[in-house]
Amino acid sequence: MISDPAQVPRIVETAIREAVSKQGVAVIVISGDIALKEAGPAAPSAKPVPRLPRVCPVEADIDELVELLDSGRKTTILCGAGCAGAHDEVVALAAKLKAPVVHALRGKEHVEWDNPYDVGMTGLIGFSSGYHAMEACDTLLMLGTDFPYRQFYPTKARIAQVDIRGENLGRRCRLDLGVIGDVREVLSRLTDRLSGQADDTHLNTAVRHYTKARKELDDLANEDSKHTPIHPQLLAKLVSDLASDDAIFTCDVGEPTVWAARYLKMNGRRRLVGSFLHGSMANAMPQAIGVQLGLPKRQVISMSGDGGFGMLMGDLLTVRQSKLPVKIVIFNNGLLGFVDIEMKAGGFLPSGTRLDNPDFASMAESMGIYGVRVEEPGQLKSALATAFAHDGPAVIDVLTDRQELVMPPKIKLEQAKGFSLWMMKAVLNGQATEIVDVARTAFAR
Ligand SMILES: Cc1ncc(C[n+]2csc(CCOP(=O)(O)OP(=O)(O)O)c2C)c(N)n1
Repeated sequence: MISDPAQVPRIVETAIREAVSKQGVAVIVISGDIALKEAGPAAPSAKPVPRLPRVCPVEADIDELVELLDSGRKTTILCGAGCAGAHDEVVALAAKLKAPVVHALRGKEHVEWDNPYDVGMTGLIGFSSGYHAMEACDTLLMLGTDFPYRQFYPTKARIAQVDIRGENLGRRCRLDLGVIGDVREVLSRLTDRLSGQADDTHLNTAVRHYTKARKELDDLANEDSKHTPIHPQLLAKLVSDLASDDAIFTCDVGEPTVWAARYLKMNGRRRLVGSFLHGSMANAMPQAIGVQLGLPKRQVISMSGDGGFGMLMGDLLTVRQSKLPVKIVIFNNGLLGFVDIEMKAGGFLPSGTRLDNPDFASMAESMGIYGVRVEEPGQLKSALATAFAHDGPAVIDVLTDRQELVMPPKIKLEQAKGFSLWMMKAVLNGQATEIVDVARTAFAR
């Protein structure tokens, strides 16, 4: 809060340092009474923006990590956003330990690509191979991740965690060893000291499982599908295929995050932005606006839910007014889908989840923004290609199937009870056709 003009240089610099060193947002409030006064006399520092440190752990921590990892037979590595910039070090470590690499959502863009040890994602919206690679290990190494879902941690393994933020150590699971340090720094001092693992059985089992799980996911995004409404998996896959090599994707909280996590192919240059910590809806378009303003030359693609898009739809005026060439792909399933399925899995009859949407494409057109509505899978590829090539903002309104089961197998099994309760209630309530719809979508392919 700046309440006196003399405070300006010091507070602005403090805010910059807070934002840079904590990699977050700093907010400065200026009182209207002083907004037009001369700023304080103090000259700004010569270098107000600090360089980020690379935090080195103490040597004893590396010794203990070596001991713990050398005594493991089946090690799995779990990676999060703290692995940014450490891709090659993670892959080298995995090679030495013959360890499958699982990622949390925020680790996807940093470790999934060019990685023969990648076995996919775990967690509430992950898939089976990630879960099993964690459950089957005897030693889990967590790198730069605050992965929150406790039920997905292995039950028997010893666990070591490396994180630059000491307060994260042991926050989600019982630890055998916690190390404060920058992931890249730790690995650059760790890997050479390890004896290495010769037995690759654990790795091979996990990779085989992943190949199967990946194939099952890819089959759900079949380009030859004639199914209407369009499968959201196909839409996400085509978005990934057609986007530029350094595209920046944003995805809405809800099912679009699931499709982004499962179908976007990253490569070290592409980025994925979402509301992955707070899970607040309607984030994708505003984030796309912010990113596009900051990086005007990059292709920015918002993967919006119809609920999320509708919630902050007024911001389309900002897109027009600032002539931002963002591409807004709407997964239009006429539903607050993720919550609808959570309600069913919890044994409730969903209520208040249906959406009666307008034609978003003609709405965009009426605002002078390129709009296209896609209802047939055969038209999807060329519609996306044309919109992505358009020199300006575009809204691609795609009617997608609302009856997709997005939960991973473990959750599906655990919540079968919830689903049966929902089915009973649906029958009693005369909504049996919805059950048939869900079953048809799940089993038809
Ligand atoms: C601000 C806010 N409100 C509500 C929720 C709960 N919520 C999470 S996902 C979701 C539905 C999202 O619907 P939509 O954008 O249409 O995407 P879909 O899941 O249908 O693909 C809701 C209501 C939330 N996360 N944040």
